[in-house]
Amino acid sequence: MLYIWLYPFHTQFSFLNVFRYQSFRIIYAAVTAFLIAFVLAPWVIRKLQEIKLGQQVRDDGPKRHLAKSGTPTMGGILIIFAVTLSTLLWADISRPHIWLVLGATLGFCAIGFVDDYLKFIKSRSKGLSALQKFTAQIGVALLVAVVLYFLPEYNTKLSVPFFKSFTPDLGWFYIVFAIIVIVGSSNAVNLTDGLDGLAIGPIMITALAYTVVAYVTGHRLMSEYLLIPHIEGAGELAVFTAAILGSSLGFLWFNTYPASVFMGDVGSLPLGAALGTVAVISKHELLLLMVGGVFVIEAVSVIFQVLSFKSRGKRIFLMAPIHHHFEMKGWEEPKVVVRLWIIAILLALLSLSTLKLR
Ligand code: 57M
Repeated sequence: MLYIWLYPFHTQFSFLNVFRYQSFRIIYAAVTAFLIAFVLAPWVIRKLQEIKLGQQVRDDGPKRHLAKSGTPTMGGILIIFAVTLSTLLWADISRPHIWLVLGATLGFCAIGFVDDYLKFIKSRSKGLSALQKFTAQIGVALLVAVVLYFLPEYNTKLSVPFFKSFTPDLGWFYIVFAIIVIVGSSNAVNLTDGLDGLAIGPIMITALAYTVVAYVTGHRLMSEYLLIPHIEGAGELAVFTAAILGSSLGFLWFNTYPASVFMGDVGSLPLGAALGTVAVISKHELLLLMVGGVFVIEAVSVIFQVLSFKSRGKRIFLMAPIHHHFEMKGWEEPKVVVRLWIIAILLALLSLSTLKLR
């Protein structure tokens, strides 16, 4: 909004020229979102405690988690509020991509909210059933994919990391593919959110990597030079991902071990969906498998564990998702978390190298 409101006055006040620069707006979107999340967090945590939104911890997991009982949850409301406000302030909101990604985020936030509301406020301990949650997620993702499909200039070609000329056209199947990316990413982030700081770290790293990806995709010269698809206006997505980075940093201050607040489904579902939607709109969908490799590892560990248990009655991991396996082996929680962050950073660096290596 600031861009639309203030930039037109740049002829009278030359300093307002800065609003034209995406790089300036990207940085301040991150700083603004950080400040909103950081400043409001103590108040939000107090309110969550007042309305007794404390986590009920399952007793069949690693025993150390029992001490976390009562930790306020649903802090994700604050993360999403900071992301939305900062994006509206700093992005060029005349671009449809911004509304699409905000719509996806808020849609998944609503699903997470209902789930958490039933779990924690109504004390229906399981929240929404898996089927209800999944159906709602597919509904929102379908809406996003269809709108995207019919946007003028949008194409249904896939860009494959490491290959510059292999770009298969998926046609209408692109809609199904986009749904898989968005819903898959949302659920993988949700599964990862099981230790203090574990999900928010890779969320920040993925958001940062996609800030770079969206910026170059929206930049005509850079995308031509790198031989990646150019998408007019996609650079504005970098303002959004920068807001995710800033807001998540503010949240991490309070979610780092020992956490004073958890994000809840109201945070993990929309943040995962947001990253999936950015990957889809910026046409770097497959790259998300690599950038968000930690989320993939967590999700795959669950799939293998369940398949193995069902087919041979034996577990592969002491407990899935894989972070519980390391806990059960006796690793301290911060050690598991920081090591997974290290892997996330390495994967993000490798992913960015694929922009050039093709
Ligand atoms: C969310 N979240 C936490 C918090 C957070 C299919 C199956 C693998 C599903 C999986 C599952 O339920 N995953 C979804 C995992 C929970 O955190 C809340 O949930 C929100 C995210 N949705 O924001 O509100 C607990 O995680 C811990 N936590 C932290 N710090 C944080 O910053 O310590 C969360 C955030 C919190 C807290 O203890 O209470 C959760 O429930 O784990 N299920 C599992 O992960 C279960 N695994 C399992 O059953 N494995 C089986 C099979 C099915 C694969 C096996 O290996 O045989 C474990 N979960 C728990 N206990 N809690 C099992 C034991």
